[in-house]
Amino acid sequence: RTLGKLFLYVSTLHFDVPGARSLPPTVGPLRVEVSDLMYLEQIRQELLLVDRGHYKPPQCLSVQKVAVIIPYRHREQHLKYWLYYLHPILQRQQLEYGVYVIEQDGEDTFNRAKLLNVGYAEALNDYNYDCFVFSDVDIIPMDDRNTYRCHDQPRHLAVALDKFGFRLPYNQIFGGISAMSKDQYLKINGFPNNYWGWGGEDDDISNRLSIRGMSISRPNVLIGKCKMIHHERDKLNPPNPQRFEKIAHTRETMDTDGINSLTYNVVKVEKDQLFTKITVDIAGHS
Ligand code: UDH
Repeated sequence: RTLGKLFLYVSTLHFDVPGARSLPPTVGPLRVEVSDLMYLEQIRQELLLVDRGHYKPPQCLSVQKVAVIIPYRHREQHLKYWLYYLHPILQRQQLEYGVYVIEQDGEDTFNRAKLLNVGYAEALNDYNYDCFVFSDVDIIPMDDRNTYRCHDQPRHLAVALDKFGFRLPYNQIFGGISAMSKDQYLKINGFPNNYWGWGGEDDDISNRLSIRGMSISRPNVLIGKCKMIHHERDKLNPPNPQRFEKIAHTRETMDTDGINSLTYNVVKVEKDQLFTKITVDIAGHS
């Protein structure tokens, strides 16, 4: 029932190409509700044009090929909401995209930035992507004009979160959802691999960008509104006590800690209709 409501809200469906059902262009502000239970099978039924997490607009050629990377562990319900809302949004944005859920194996402390590096490497192994969107699993855009694509400068998309009163908390913030081209990502040697636990890794990335002479681009605060699904702190992701010390030394560490020093083992690859899930062992690796 809920799915039906969303698709009605989004407006009429087009059937211009035989056998292909596509969505109309962007509609602007969206109602995002996260109270009903979601069922994957139902979401899959509404998204028949997505194949193993990959979508190509049937009526046009997308200028960019976008890999969406989600760092993940123990957030099943959040992932369902994300898939339910984001696939139709990305399709209305006429993007060619693939969704990669990078799951940290085991019960070690969580490491968001390293999972994002793994996602970059694995997505590129899979397909010729030129743009990478790094998204937390619990943030849903509230306006579909907030495009999940790359710009001249690295893009921050989670600009106005409900939990921060729909304001940017500070200017250099680069957390939540961000987009970088392959060139931009390689210019900063990717992300740090050694921030274990919550906090700091997004500021380290932001430091990397300014050290390499880049600036952060953003949509305005209306288009950049986002909902964060409320949750308690995960017990395996406690605040990292070293984070302040580490972000003070980005300049010295960024050339040796990043995509050029990334090591990990792939434990499992699952191809769902709506996403590729790659479970990785990252502990004990640099
Ligand atoms: N993540 C997981 N599993 C975890 C930890 C993190 O999947 O166990 C991923 C997920 O994509 C999440 C992202 O990493 O969206 C960022 O982690 P977070 O949601 O814990 O970070 P955030 O800053 O929230 O958004 C901090 C928790 C504060 C809770 C305060 C409750 N009063």
